[in-house]
Amino acid sequence: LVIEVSVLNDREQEAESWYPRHISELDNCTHLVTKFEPELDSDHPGFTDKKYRERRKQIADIAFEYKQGHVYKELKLLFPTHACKEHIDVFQVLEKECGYSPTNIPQLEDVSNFLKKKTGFQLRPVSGLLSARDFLASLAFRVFQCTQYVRHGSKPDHSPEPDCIHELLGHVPMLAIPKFAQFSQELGLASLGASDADIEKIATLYWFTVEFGLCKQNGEVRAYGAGALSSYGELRHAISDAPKKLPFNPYTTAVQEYTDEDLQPLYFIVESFDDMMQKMREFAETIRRPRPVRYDPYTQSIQILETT
Ligand code: NLE
Ligand code: FE2
Repeated sequence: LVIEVSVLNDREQEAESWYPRHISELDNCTHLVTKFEPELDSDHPGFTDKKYRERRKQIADIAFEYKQGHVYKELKLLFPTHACKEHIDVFQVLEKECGYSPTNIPQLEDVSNFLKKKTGFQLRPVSGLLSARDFLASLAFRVFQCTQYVRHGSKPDHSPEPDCIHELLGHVPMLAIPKFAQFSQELGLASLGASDADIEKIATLYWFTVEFGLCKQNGEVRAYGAGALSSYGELRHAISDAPKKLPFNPYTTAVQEYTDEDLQPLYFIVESFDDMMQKMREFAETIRRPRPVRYDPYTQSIQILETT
């Protein structure tokens, strides 16, 4: 008995049988039939109406650019070569355990519970950009203030302000790493009761580490800063040769001017998280504060240490 099976090669199979199997694959179904378009068809009632055609084109462009999970997919492609190892590892866990995917934005509470288990950090909803003093103070309690809205769809590659993509793909993975969580909390503790000038310095250090820090790993430069990890424009730029890169040194980094409007022209590179922590602790000692403090996790309060 001979059974004949006709086998299509991969190419034929693809050409003959591709059709969307998942809702996200509708991103590939964007071929237009232009027959009735007002731009091309002189019989169209809008053919001579310039305003109408312009407005219609703007709307059409938005529809055409729409891609489900676009930012997520772009970032995920870059992470293996651009993100630090720790971020890559946690990101996989977030996909498995926390519902991270191109088609799902997880609930703040679920992510917050995940973080609590990993490092004791928790997320707290915030309506927008906070003052540096208030933002840093919450870090002292292992609380991360987290925006809820999403960036405008016309500029997916980079947003100057934080949004949920930035928090979830940039900050959350890093806050799940014990050493990094500790570092973030200590920045917060250093800020309590500090002068305005010192807050400025701590906020600048925060900017060049937690937001835009780069590190050395296996002879390569990788991003660990959330602002780079949540923007595929910034992430490519940060790892390219275009921007200037200097070794991290809290004394010089803390007084470096920076822009929060656009891609960073300058990044600071740390040797390792341990090295960054040690340098930062030394620097924090030089910040004048009324009295030393520590966080008591049992009572969730700040204790002022008596000096003798
Ligand atoms: N540039 C980042 C992004 O596009 O995700 C946000 C930075 C917020 C400080
Ligand atoms: Fe941020």
